[in-house]
Amino acid sequence: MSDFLKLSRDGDVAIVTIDNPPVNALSFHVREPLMQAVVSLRDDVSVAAIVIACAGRTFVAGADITEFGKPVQQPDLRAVVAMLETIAKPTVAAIHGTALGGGLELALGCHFRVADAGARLGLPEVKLGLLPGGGGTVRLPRLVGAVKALRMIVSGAPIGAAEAHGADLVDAVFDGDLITHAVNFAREIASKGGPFTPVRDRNDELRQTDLAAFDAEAADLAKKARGLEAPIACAQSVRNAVTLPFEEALAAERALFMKLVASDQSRAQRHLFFAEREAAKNPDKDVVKRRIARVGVIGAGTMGGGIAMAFVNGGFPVTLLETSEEALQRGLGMIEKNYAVSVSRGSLTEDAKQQRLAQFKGSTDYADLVDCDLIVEAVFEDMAVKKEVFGKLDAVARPGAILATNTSYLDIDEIAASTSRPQDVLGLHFFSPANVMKLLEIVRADKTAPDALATVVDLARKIGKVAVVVGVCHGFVGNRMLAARGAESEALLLEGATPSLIDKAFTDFGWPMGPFQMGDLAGLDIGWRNRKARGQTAVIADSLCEQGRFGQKTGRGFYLYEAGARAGIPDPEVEALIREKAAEKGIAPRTIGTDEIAERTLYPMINEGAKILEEKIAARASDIDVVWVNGYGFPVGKGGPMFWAGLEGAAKIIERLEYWHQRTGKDVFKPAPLLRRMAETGSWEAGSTA
Ligand code: 3H9
Repeated sequence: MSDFLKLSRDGDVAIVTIDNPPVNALSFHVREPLMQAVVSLRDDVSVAAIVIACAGRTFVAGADITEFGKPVQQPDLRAVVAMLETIAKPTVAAIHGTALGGGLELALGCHFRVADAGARLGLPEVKLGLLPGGGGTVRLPRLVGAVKALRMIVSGAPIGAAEAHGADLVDAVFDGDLITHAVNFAREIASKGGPFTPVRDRNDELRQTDLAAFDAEAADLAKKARGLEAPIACAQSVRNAVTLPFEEALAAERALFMKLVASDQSRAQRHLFFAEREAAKNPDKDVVKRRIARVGVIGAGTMGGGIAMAFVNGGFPVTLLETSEEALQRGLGMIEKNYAVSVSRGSLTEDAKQQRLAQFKGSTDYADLVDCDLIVEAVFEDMAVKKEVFGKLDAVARPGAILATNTSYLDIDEIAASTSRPQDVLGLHFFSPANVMKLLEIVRADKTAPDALATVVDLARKIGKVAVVVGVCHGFVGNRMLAARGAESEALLLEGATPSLIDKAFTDFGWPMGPFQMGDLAGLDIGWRNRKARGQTAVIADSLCEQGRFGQKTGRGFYLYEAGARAGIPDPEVEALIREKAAEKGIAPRTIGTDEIAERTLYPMINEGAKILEEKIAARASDIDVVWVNGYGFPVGKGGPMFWAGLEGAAKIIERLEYWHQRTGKDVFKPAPLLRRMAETGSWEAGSTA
């Protein structure tokens, strides 16, 4: 019937198969023939029932996101679903893979849904800064109840077929050939005779809604929205489904969808959706990848243990190496404890925990790394120590094994040059806790072989990481920009700001925490040690460390922490210390506003991002956004620093940077040439999505 839609028959059951690879998105070229097919099957008296299914790896995974922001081509999804609901004969959605967003909304337009046992169903639009705009917020609660619909829609998290069956979202779950089962199901239903009630007319569940309980849960969810509009709109729309007649609730959903789809937040989140996929693409598609069956990890401290867990969780057995039996047992003990926490939280079964633990092989002998295909070192951040480790690896690792360092700052070209096989050396910069944090900076050194790089890019995806390939420089993308963001922290304090004033400006912007809260959480002693090693000072932070105030772990840092508390309270002693140090320097305190905080923290960070692009340390502006959103908590609703720079206006950023450059003479404020070009062209580079 079309390249994207096939019609077939099994006796009196018609099968409509959508075939729009890779994920059967509901593009215009699918909707148009689908509408025609539905109309003709409705009117075809020889058809007793209709099954809607998909070819390939999944049921419809949503509307076509690339169409958003462009004029809607009719028929839109809502029209297709509305047409489906006029059909008197039974309609059955046969779901395999994922029925997401518009895909699930299409299925909700059918009388019945049957699913493969491995299928997952959900409305993830919130993750794109949207709400389900094809009737999902109005129809889903009619099947699963308002509170469950609220949870599903506000979280965007899909549920499995069994749970969906239990919640009446699907009518039957099958193992084996889904289409055969779906056809038999449809035929049997048809033979029993109608009428068949469309979801829109099923109101029993809705009538049972306890609106007070619903509102309490919605209020709870709203608190967690941190400035994002979509979760609030999702909750409002599900509430409308309870309180308004169907058509009115549907119209209200549409209005909210149209508002969100045009918002900067949704544009930012859609940008990130494509940015993550672009970043994860292999730079060299055709290169033959190396085989990775076993991974070695050197160092069983917090970082090494987390990295080892990340690989085991992704299905790779790990040889974990330490310098002494005692350190090894301590590391393995910590890993076991981490898994036990997952079991106690219910996110892992005891069986799975045992299976995972069995995948670790501990050793104190480098010779045991001989059967590893990738070896990641996570030892002390010191060039001499790293070189010693790589020297030993060079001696024992099998030819072709990839040798990776987890350094956060050091020169990987220098590390690679200390081996006889620099082509096998690269950086894998995990973020702590490495078994949890999504981001992985993959550092391509000067001599890294294309197949070694391609292998780890693929591997990153297999272990569930969001990977970004970056080049060698001090701090790579993330930490280098972090340094630029923090360069003025002390100056701001000395000139009159307080840690809580600055942190509040950050949390108001949408960050989960501000820089001083983050410093206290990570431990102020780490930066102190690094500064001492490099002959640098930070007058306030150093003084705090000299007093043993290392942050949360010592109960005192920039803030005070009452026993066991994670949130700090402002400490008058710290504020007195700041004023004292300012007086020593002859700095009179003045009022510092939110704009100034942004201009002296976020603008230099963007400026550094521009330099990173100029130097080709990152391939695309959108890669930098992926790093910052996934590794440092940059608010998703702002799309990452480089996308946000576009919203803020590069010309304005330059103007303020120049002002501060003139006032302070500091290099961080000197506008990068690429930032100037961005101001002129509106793009970070030709073809950029930013
Ligand atoms: C919606 O439905 C709105 C409606 O409520 C209202 C309408 C009025 N559109 O992720 P992958 C591309 S909003 C266009 O690597 P996986 C993706 O860019 C939508 N393209 O595969 C990539 O392209 P490329 C609600 C899409 O196997 C390729 O497909 N739905 C779409 O790891 C492969 O993707 C969602 O938010 C799309 N909807 O994961 C679901 N989806 O190869 C979004 C994917 O050129 N999708 N692409 O880089 C996903 O979560 C994952 O793609 C999925 C597969 C889990 C399905």
